[in-house]
Formats: sequence, structure tokens, C-alpha cells
Amino acid sequence: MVSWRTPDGEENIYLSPQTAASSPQPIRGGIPLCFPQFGKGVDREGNNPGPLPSHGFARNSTWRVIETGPAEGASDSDNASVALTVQLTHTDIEPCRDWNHEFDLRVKYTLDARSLRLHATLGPVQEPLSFCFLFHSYFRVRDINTVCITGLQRLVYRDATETPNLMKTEHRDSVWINGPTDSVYLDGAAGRRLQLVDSSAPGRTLAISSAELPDCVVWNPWAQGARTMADLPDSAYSRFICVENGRTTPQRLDAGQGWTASCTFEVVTTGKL
Ligand code: TA6
Repeated sequence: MVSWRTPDGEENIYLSPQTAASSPQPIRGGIPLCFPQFGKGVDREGNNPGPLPSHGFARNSTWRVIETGPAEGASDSDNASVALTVQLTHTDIEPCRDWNHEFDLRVKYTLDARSLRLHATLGPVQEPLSFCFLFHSYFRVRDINTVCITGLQRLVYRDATETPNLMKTEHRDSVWINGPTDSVYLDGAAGRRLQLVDSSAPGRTLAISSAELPDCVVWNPWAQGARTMADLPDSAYSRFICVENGRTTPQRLDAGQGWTASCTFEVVTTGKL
């Protein structure tokens, strides 16, 4: 998904004008679906990288659309909603020596006047497997210097900008972005209602919530990181913030088990971006 435009005419998702045009290069922006590996596949402390490309193969694969139409219960014309479901299975990808499992992964996108809901399901699996999954959402902002994220206080996070990574505790009620940021909040994000507040666009606030996804990553490469990325204009770091709901350490499914998780983005108060 590379665009989410709300009725106020605002585009809420960032997409780099220099993004790669086609696979296997991942798109720079949108809402990449990271599976079965998160990032370089490191453990909670940032060690022991995994075998797959960054964020796994799902985001660079071709998914099929399996369902479109009005969302269930979309009878309320004031808040009509539409849905689209996409699917990726093991038959859609090149056999992968380092993660060779049968799987059926589906993501349902439900859109109404003020919100976008993403619902992922995996399985049930035929044989045991372990996986990570993350919605790597690039949210568009007018100016990163006036953006803050609320709702993360008291969570433990891995600061991946440090070498070696450092485990910290979030003490800030409002997390302002004022430099390279790569914070992997662990275990406690499920059930929290985060808010992305863009004070430069008076009143624009986006609520981000997930009942099931335990982790949340906050990432911005800042100027120095953007300069190293061919698919991102040097100044573009100021136009987005990634707030990523997911499971960043592997979950195991036993034969016959399935998994499901969702997250919802809601425009709480509008404002120009
Ligand atoms: O989700 C944060 C992160 O893992 C960062 O460490 C950074 O690597 C970012 O994802 C972008 O990853 P990509 O592989 O798309 O360049």
C-alpha cells in the first residue's frame, strides 16, 4: 500500500519520489509488509542477525488480490467502508533455503472516512514455523521537527542507533524526533493508543493502535541517514516518520495453529500536511 488519502484531501502516507520502480528493490515508503523477518533479524539485544534480506521477502513479493468490496456492516452510509484483501503463499515466492515453510499470509485493508484498518492472518500452518511480522508504516508529516509521538511512556526499547544497541526505558510522555531515531519498543505496545501529533499542521493528530501487536518501532534516518539512501531525497527525512506496529522477535506456531493481528490508524483531528 503506497497511499491513504482521507476525505479532507490529505495524503497520510509518505512515498519517496525516488523509490525503486520494481522488485526486488523494496519500495521506500507506503506500508511495507515485513515477514517473516524483522530488519536484519537480530535478537532482542540487537545481536545474531538472521539469514534473510532486511525485513524478509514479503514486501518485495507480488501479492494477489483475493477479495474486494464493501466492508462487513458497511450499511451506515455516513461511514461507508470498503475492504480489499491480498494474499501471499509459499507458492508465490522463490524457494528460500533459510526459511522454507508452507504458509498462507493474508492482509485485509478496510478504509472508511476517517480510518484505515489493517488485519493480517497467517495459517493455520501445516508444520511448526517461527516468524516476525510488522507493518512498516511511513506516515507523512509536514515537518519532522514539530512532530511528537505520545503513548510510549514506560515501555522498554532497544536503541538501534547505538553500537552495540542499548536497552532503555521510555520516560517521555511525548517523544520528539530531533536526530537519527531507531527505537524498537518491546512487549507493551499492544492495547496502547499512540498519537502522532503534528503541531506544525494545527491540530492534525493521527491515532495508531493495535490490540495484538506487542512491539512498535519508531524510525527516522535523519539527514545523515537520508544521504546514504539512493531512494530517498536528502531533505526528505523531514517529511515522514515511521511508526511500525509489529512482532519484532519470532513467534512460533505449531502444526495446526494460526495467527492474526490488526492495527488501526484514525485521523483524530484534521489539519494540513
Ligand atoms: O524499522 C526500522 C528499520 O529496521 C531501520 O533499522 C531501518 O533499517 C529501516 O527499518 C529501513 O529498512 P530498509 O530495509 O527499508 O532500508
